[in-house]
Amino acid sequence: MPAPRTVLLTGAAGGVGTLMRGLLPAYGYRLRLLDMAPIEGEPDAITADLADREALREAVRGVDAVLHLAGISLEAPFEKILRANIEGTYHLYEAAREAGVRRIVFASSNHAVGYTPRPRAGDPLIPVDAPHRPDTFYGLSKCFGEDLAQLYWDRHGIETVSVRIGSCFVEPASVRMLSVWLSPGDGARLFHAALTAEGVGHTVVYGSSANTRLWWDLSSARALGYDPRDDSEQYAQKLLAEQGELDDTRPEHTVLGGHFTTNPPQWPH
Ligand code: NAI
Ligand code: 15L
Repeated sequence: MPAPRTVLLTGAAGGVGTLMRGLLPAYGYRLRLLDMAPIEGEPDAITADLADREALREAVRGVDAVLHLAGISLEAPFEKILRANIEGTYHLYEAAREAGVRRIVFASSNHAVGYTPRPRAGDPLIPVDAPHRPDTFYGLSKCFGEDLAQLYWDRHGIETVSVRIGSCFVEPASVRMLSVWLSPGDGARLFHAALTAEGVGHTVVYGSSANTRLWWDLSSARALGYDPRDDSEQYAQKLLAEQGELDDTRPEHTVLGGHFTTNPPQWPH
């Protein structure tokens, strides 16, 4: 597959979308932006809801690949998750199929496997074939997205890399995030690898930097050519001083998904 040049970036107004708008053009991509929220300073961005199938047909026309970040990124009532994340992702795949787009990178989440116990010292890292253990309706929608991607590969030959992102922010904000942090620079490196690697079929990868306190196996990401450069350890001293070590008497500290398993943050809209 030739290196994709024009990439539809859905969710371009969001946190990760904004970071990637800044970082991905350096890899040679021309980004076509889409979000239901307008994007200041981007007059050409497409303002559309994932429910708008006609707008998605227009948006995918002529693109080489899609980086699909749009959707509800926290917990919400099932009906809202259904519309934005489940139906919305289906509409995107249908538009891609009709337009002959061959590669999608799907922003899955650690919350697809959020009830997986976190490894303790000496335990093996969490493998990429760990069974789905969604911790929320939000996590469940990411399980759906991964299975949808598998279906569209098996039935229609559309390739997807599903990236189970840990915590992609400028800095980690908790002791848990020290283990799952994806720096913005490594995020761009990982998405670039996912957009360009040959013969991915449907590949699931974990999305994090090369953190000293890593909980999961990055080998399927590295097999795409991902070479992480960052490590959250530089933030460890400060976060541990503020928050202390993870405490196994607290259920949210015993599992990968953290507080999403006990008191999930709610989508505000
Ligand atoms: P965000 O909430 O900042 O951005 C999501 C964007 O999607 C928003 O700009 C929103 O307007 C847009 N959106 C929501 N529903 C839409 C719809 N129906 N139609 C069109 N646009 C819609 O989220 P963030 O942090 O940028 O995450 C991006 C993606 O990565 C999300 O899919 C999220 O689930 C996933 N992810 C992010 C992680 C992180 O650490 N930031 C961790 C794991 C997964
Ligand atoms: C996610 O899936 C969320 O979208 C993001 O806001 C973070 O909370 C992240 O997971 C996390 O687990 O830290």
